[in-house]
Amino acid sequence: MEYRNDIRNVAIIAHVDHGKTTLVDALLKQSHTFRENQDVGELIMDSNDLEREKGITIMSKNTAVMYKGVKINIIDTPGHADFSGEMERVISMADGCLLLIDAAEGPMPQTKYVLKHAFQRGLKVIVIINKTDRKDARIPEVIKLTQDLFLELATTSEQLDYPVIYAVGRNGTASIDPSIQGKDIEPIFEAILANVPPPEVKTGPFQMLVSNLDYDTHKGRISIGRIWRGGISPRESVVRINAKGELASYQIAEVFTFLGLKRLKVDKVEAGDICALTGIEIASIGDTIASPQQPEALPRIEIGEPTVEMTFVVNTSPLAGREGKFCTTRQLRERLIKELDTNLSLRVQDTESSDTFLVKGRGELHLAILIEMMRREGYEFAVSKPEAITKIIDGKVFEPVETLTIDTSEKYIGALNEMLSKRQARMMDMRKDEKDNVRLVFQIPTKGLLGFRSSFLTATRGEGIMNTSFLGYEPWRGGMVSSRNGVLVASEAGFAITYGLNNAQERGQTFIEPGTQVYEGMIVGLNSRLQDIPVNVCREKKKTNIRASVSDFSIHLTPPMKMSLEQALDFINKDELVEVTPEHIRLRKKTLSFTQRLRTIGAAKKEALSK
Ligand SMILES: Nc1nc2c(ncn2[C@@H]2O[C@H](COP(=O)(O)OP(=O)(O)OP(=O)(O)O)[C@@H](O)[C@H]2O)c(=O)[nH]1
Ligand SMILES: [Mg+2]
Repeated sequence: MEYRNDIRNVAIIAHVDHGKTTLVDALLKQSHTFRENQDVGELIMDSNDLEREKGITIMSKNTAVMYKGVKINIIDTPGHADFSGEMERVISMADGCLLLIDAAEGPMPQTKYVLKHAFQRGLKVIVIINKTDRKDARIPEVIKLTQDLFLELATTSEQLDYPVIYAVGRNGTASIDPSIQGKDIEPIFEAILANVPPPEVKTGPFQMLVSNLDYDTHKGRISIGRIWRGGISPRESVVRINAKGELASYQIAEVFTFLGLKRLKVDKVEAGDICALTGIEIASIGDTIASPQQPEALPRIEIGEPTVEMTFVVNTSPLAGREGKFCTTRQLRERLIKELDTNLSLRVQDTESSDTFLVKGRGELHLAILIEMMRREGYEFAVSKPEAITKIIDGKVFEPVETLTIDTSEKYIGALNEMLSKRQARMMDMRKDEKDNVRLVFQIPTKGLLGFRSSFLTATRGEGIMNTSFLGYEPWRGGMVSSRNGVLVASEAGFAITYGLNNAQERGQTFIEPGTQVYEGMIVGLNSRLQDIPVNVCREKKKTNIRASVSDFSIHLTPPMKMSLEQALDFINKDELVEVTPEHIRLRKKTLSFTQRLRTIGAAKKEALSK
């Protein structure tokens, strides 16, 4: 077997927010990949708008640096559990990984998840205890917990022999000794050269697995992946092998490798390296690009199954079609299907109703990000409540279960326990420190997690952090009752006015401001009781009494509760929808007409009685 000593392929993996992208900044900057004084900013790799807004990585990305004549291909991955599919799809490009662990938080559920995958892929792991500058850093404890985690997951004794480096990614420093403050990031480069095996090279006809896709308006589709065998040059003929094993022929236009944030156009790339190819108009992640002489498919990338589903429906509200550029069934369907090329853990299915699509993903955030991207592109549609996906194994119903970790103050334990037991969670662990901070670990069915985040934030008054990670499928724990109150539903179309909203506020919490356009069946607030009630927020005060109408100025409305997209998805019930347009997020009843809703409720009651 031959190896290329001039290359290393490394993935950066960790729990969310443990500092992966910040560390990539330091590696890029200190490798002098940029011109001196070139201002490249921070979190360079989090390049798309949503990533910058949310402060999290959503998509895996490639970069590369040169260090002592060796090219290090670096793959940054997202740490949020909902985007695990992104980590799973790129990890096969690497031979080793940097496993970051926050020096205060220690190993978290997603740390375990990513380490398990790294072991499964046979990657060499380098542990980086990161953020050692944190005041609440507890390095000796974190090292101990890390050892425990390795002992739990390792399947070979070599896996237990891992180097540890202590870093402050944000300052660009690292050290192999926790008691000595590092001065630069070099110890990490050195650890990569010393520990990550150089890539194996197979000679023979070209073979590459597509692990990432990009698009360029001039060059068209760009397929990115690691070359396993042979080499490739511009103008060579190749075949693409898709999931069904079908072959299609193409001619390569241009060939690129990575360096810093740029792609370098090259005449040839050889096995072991990661490259980007243009000229292949159609490709999906997981496809193999190979020489026509030996068109063999590489094993496809296996991605964990989706756990949450919801329907995407053409917008049928009375305000439909006013703000969106793309509103039709065909446009909605085409956009969803296109997403499947790159979003590997997503599934899209047609349903009996031609304007409704069933979309499955890895969690609420995974689906919410897709919705947000689509509305920014000009799409308009409605979505239903996310629900956990069950499956039948040996005739029994199984449901997805997750690990939920909560860090908060001791005083909230009681309230959280009560809320979570209703959601069928089981407490697995509880640790306290001297300062009344607690870490609670639960196992909870995914269905119990849906809609939990907002009640969690309220219950802990913002003094809590929650994290989840997929655990597996377990036997169905039984149905759950919704604990949400009823809603205030607009009974008339028009524009909401202060007087009408003031009346509505006597019933509960409103969601809209005066001047907001509403329609019958739109949800305008939360009732303080369990049933839904119609309210006329457009109602004006009778004009006969002049004094009273002037006194409208004295009405002080409580500010409405404004929901983000994720909060809206969390909030709605099964008989409700979130209407999404480029400009608005509205909540509505599926059935808009009050009388029809009454009829449905009546019919359901009758049916229940007759049973
Ligand atoms: N104290 C301290 N904070 C850091 C350090 N490195 C990163 N951070 C902060 O940690 C937060 C998360 O950093 P990111 O680099 O975005 O973390 P990430 O692991 O890429 O996050 P995801 O990709 O979303 O999983 C940011 O607010 C950083 O400023 C560090 O060395 N010390
Ligand atoms: Mg990141």
